[in-house]
Amino acid sequence: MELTPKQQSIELIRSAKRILIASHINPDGDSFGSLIALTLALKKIDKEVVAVCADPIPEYLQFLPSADLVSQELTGAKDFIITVDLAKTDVDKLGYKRLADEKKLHIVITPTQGFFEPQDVSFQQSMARFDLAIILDCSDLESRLGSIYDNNTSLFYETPIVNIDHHISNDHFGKVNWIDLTATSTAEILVALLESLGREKPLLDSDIATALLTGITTDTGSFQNASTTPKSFTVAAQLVAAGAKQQEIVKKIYKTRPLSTLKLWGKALANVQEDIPHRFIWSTITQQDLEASGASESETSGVIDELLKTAPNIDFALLLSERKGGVHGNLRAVEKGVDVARLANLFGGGGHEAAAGFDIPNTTLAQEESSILERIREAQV
Ligand SMILES: [Mn+2]
Repeated sequence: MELTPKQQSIELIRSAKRILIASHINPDGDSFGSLIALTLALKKIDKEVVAVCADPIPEYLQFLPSADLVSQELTGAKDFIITVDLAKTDVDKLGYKRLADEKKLHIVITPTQGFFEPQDVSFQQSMARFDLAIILDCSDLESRLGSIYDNNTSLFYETPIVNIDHHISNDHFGKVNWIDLTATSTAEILVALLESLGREKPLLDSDIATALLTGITTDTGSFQNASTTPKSFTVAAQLVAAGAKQQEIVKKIYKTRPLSTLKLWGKALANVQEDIPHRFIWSTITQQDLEASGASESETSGVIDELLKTAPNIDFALLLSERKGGVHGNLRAVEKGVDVARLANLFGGGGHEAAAGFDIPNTTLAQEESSILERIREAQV
């Protein structure tokens, strides 16, 4: 009988010694929580683990335990390593001479006493050779891993990949593809993985459970999204029982906002306008709004999910924000059955029925706002 992706993943992990774990750019609670949880768990079963994410951890996730285990780049991936056996004598001096005319480089190792011989020297292509790469929460490698992929492309061809994800758009780039579309989050899938890996010695502890519960909490919008399943509650209960710090997660992620975010939200709220016949509201954030509040572009996302979406008697909400490269549109369906991906499509964007976005390059809000609104109204027949 053929092994399931879960069984194949477990076999590959069991037989690997050095494992790379990577997740996507613009990390979120699920990708970063999953990255940390799996790293901690695999270290517990004596694996050598390197965890990478090309972008820095956002401030609201910095409370996660062991967040410093994740590096932003894979160092030494291209290094060629010369190893000298120091059993007979130690190194006194190390130097090199470049022989320009012969196109050669001499590496000069001076012993403290005696001599080094050819059999004392060995070579290794790179420290960054992995037996296995586990990619979490990424629908593809090229666009999701950012500089980690761009700077180490060959590594991803040479290393067997276990691809663990819950997105329908996943392009099955792995040797093993454990894609569970019924899971609310990658973290939820990892709970099943850690249960099986930890048969002999349970792996869930308070830190790992906190990281995983962060993933489930953020990907379900703290269990408010329509995609929240009975299973996600069961798994969350299991994590809380294992010591997950649920109150801390809620406090750090939902009840703590940088002042810059609050200032930006204030501007966005002041700009809200409504279109009663077409049953939607919209707001705008200009470059000046960002500068005046000291906020970054990433701080705009809460505006639509936490503020605009809560308006009564609307079908959907729209946020137009001015970015360096143009205008970004964010759409959220409020009423069930309203498909905002169709609206995003009008501008070459896309997404899901309930959440979608689009980008219009090389323009400003002042130039584009009224024509965007016009096209959205026309499509509302
Ligand atoms: Mn996710």
